[in-house]
Amino acid sequence: MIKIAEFLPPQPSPLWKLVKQAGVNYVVGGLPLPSDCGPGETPYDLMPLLRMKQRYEDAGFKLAVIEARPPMDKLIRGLPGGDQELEWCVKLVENMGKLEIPVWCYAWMAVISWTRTRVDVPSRGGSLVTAFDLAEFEQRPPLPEVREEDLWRNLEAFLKVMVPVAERAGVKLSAHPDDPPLSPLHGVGRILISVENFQRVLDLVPSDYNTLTLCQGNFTLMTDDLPAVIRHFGRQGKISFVHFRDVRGDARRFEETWHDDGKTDMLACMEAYRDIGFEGVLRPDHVPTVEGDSNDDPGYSSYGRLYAIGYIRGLREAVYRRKGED
Ligand SMILES: [Mn+2]
Repeated sequence: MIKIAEFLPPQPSPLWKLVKQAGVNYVVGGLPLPSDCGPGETPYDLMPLLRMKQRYEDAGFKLAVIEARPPMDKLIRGLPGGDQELEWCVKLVENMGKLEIPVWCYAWMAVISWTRTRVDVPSRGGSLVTAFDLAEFEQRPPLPEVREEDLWRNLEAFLKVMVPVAERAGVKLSAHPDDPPLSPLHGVGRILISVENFQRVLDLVPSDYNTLTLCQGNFTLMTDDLPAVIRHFGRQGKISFVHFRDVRGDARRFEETWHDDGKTDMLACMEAYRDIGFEGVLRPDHVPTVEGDSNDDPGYSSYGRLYAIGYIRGLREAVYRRKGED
C-alpha cells in the first residue's frame, strides 16, 4: 500500500506533533542543520545525517526520502566548480545508503528553482494559494541564458557517475519535474518538462535506481490523462516518490488548488498507484494557506496540511479498502 509522508524541517516543532496526530509515520526530510555539523563536517557527512535521522526517529517517524540537495547550479550548467558539487552529491547518496534512507529527490533546474508569480491568490473561502503567469514572469529582469542541449549533456554525465553510486548504496535517484514545466522560461532552458523527456532521462542510463518523482502538480500540466502517465512509468518500476497535489489551468498560467478542487481525477490517480503496486511514499506537497495560519511559507501552511492528510487518507482507504496503518 502507498504510504503517506510529510515534509518536516529538521528541527522538532509543533508541526511534527500535528502531523503525527494526523496519523503520518513517514517523513520526507531536508538536510542536517549547521548545528548538526561538527568542526569540518558538511551536511552530507555521515554523522550530521545520522543526528538528523535520529531526531525524526525519536519522534516516531521513519525517514523515507531526503528532498534537499547540495548546491548544484554549477553542476547543472557545466560551470567551473561543478566537480565539487558532484562530490557532495556522491557523498550524500553514499551516506544515505549507510543510513538506509532509500530515496533522494533531486531537481535539474538551472538558475531558478520552483517559481510562482503570486503567492496570495484567494481560493476557497478566502484561503490563499500560489499561482504562475508566464506573461507576468516575463516582465522580470533578464536571467542568464541556459541552453537545453547543455542541460541534457550535463545530466547524462551526472547520471553516468551517480547511477552506479546509487546502485551500490541502494538509494534511488528520484528526478523531480521542473516547476513550472516550461522551456525556455524567460531565457532559461528547462528539460524535465514532458512525459517524453522523462522517458529519455530514464533511458539515458537504464537502472532500477534511475527513477522519478511523480509530482502530480507538474505532470498534470504535461498531460490530460495523469492516471495513464502513472501507469506508464509505474509499469517500468520508475516511480520512487509521489507528490500528491493539484492545480487548475495550463503550464503557462495556473493556480494551485485544494486537493479536492483541481483539474485532476485524484481518485483515479490513487487507483493507478494501487494497480502498479507502488509501495513507496507520497507527500501532500503544497497546500493552501488557511485561516489561523501564516502565509510566510506559501504552500506549507501547517493547518492546511491537516486537511490534505485527512483527504488523502480517506481516498486511500476507499481505493485499497484498508485502514491505513502506514
Ligand atoms: Mn513537487
